[in-house]
Amino acid sequence: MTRKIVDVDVLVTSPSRNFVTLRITTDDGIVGWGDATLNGRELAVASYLRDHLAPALLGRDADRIEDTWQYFYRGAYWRRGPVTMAAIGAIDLALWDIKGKALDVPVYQLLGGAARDRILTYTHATGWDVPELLDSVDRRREQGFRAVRAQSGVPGLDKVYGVTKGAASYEPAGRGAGPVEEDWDTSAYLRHAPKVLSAVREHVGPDLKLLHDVHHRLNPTEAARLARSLEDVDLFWLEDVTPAENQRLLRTLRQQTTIPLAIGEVFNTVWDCEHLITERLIDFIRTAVVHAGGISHVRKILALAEVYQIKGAPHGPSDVSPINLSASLHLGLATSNFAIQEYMGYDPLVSEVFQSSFRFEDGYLHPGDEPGLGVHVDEDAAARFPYKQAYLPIARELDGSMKDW
Ligand code: GCO
Ligand code: MG
Repeated sequence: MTRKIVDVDVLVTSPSRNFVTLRITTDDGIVGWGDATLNGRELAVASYLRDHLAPALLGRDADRIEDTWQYFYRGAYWRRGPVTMAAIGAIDLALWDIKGKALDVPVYQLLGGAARDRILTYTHATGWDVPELLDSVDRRREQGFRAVRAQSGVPGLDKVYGVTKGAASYEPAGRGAGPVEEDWDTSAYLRHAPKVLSAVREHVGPDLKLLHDVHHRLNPTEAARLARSLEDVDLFWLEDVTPAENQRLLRTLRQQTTIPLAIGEVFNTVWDCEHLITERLIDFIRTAVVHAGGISHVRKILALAEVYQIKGAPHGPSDVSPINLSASLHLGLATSNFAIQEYMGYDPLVSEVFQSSFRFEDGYLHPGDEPGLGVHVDEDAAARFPYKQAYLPIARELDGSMKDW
């Protein structure tokens, strides 16, 4: 028996920020949803899905998830990269959603069942200066979080990654005709960050898990200097210390510090992270489920990581939709080497479009037990929020030259 795909559509909606959502419908009336959001490049994925993949999906058997993944991955001569892999990822999520609904089970049951009771989660705290950051960390603890990523401003810099002045939550993508420009000064950052993170540790005591994201800004020597100066802070991880391209150079850093490293949110396939994993240059692999080809592919990345005692900690910013978050939670619940899920929460408008069954309690998340991925999409609500052009920022050194953002 086959379950034929009869309709494929792509919704682009902007309830406070842009999301790209894929809808696949089968001949027996099942609707599956996938997230295809790539922050600041939304329309490229929408077009890749609509113009190139959707026509080839029509008529295919929705039950053949792995075969469909291979069809679009191996069937594309021009393969890999964030646009292609997010599009394949969206199809993959929608097909897992369909299979769960067809069999009336949550997706985690299809992946082998729960390997843990709940998933530890971390969120973001942000403050321009230390008192503001400590306030933000306290608010996160009051909400129940047991793990918090701490980012602060840097003296002398006007706009810094991960920090807002005054606004309630941080959203890097700016709406408008071009990217916002941030500035960067490595020396100032290296002087300032250890003091800030030590102040946070002193304030919260030993139990709270603390994380920090360098966002690809340092070379390996600078990264080693930072890592060594942070050893007493007892970080859960230091994230993206160097640009993701420079993988072999991380050995220098590993030889000089035991601080745990997390990398991978910009990777899209197992081949992008294979060296980091097999040489054990990292402790946590961060590929987002949708950006790396969906559940079918990220579970292979996690299986390779398991062999090297590396844990999964997928990227989960508010710029991927609740469908991706839900998929990550189903995968996380069923995967033994899954460490933690990033969870920033969403603007209240987002829940007008996406109603999700996942629940947050006491610092942990659970995907819930609704069939499939457990996310309902309200298409009328989605239509009320049309796409708005948005860009991620760029960063420049003080002399005006370009820096990795
Ligand atoms: C994180 C990330 C994000 C990215 C953002 C880009 O660790 O959550 O670094 O803040 O910058 O997702 O769209
Ligand atoms: Mg990051």
